[in-house]
Amino acid sequence: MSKTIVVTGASAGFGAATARRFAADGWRVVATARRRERLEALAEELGGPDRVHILGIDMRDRAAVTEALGSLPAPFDEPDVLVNNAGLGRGMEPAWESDLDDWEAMVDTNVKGLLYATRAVLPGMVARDRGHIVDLGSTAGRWPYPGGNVYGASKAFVAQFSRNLRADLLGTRVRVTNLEPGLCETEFSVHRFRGDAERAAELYQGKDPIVPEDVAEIIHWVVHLPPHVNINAMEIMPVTQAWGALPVTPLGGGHITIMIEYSVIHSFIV
Ligand code: 8X3
Repeated sequence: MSKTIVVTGASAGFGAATARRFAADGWRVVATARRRERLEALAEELGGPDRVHILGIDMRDRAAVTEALGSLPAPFDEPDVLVNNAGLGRGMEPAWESDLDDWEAMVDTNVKGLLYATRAVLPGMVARDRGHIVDLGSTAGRWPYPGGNVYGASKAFVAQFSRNLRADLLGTRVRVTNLEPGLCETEFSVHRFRGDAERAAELYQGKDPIVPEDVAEIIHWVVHLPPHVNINAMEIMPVTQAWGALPVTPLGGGHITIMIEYSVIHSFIV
């Protein structure tokens, strides 16, 4: 029997790659995104409306998400997997210079949108006693870095919420996994750098970053493990990425911080 996967933020990046990966195995897909025309193209590519149910919704819209995911039409109405992928990073300024609108956009999507989708889909999974929620966290939720302020905090929320969900779900067969990718080549950085595609491209240049298909493959793997196995969390980096030393600077030293590697900060005293 064909299974159903719900993927939020399916118009690009991890979301689109995940939709493709599962559709290739015969899964039905429920795809959400703000950019409806992109979803239409994806649905067309993956077999049309019988195979892909598209929802042109903004994850920040509680009523729209609750309504759309809480009353899916047959045969999409018993999702086996929810991939909470929709999310964004906006800006990398220090906290005191950040734009509150950016902070709110990240909290509203990465935290609240994820909650709306989870709350809409979870009761059915519990009632059916099967299902899998795969959350897209980030290395930024585990490892702090300058300019990561609210983005990282929103992903730390995802990590702890995922663990707490499993605590609530103990006694059911519903699984929860938090995936925490590091440097990945998606539209993520273009948005974070406010449309500066050149700056985003430079970031990935020569780094051999993770690509969306890698993450889709990992999601496919965690979902297809035997049903008694729950991967709680998984941190994923390209082999070109690792942790940096902790910087130390004298107070008032007027240090400048230069990001020369993604999430690896080098501080220089001037
Ligand atoms: C994206 C990873 O390094 O930009 O979730 O925070 S990073």
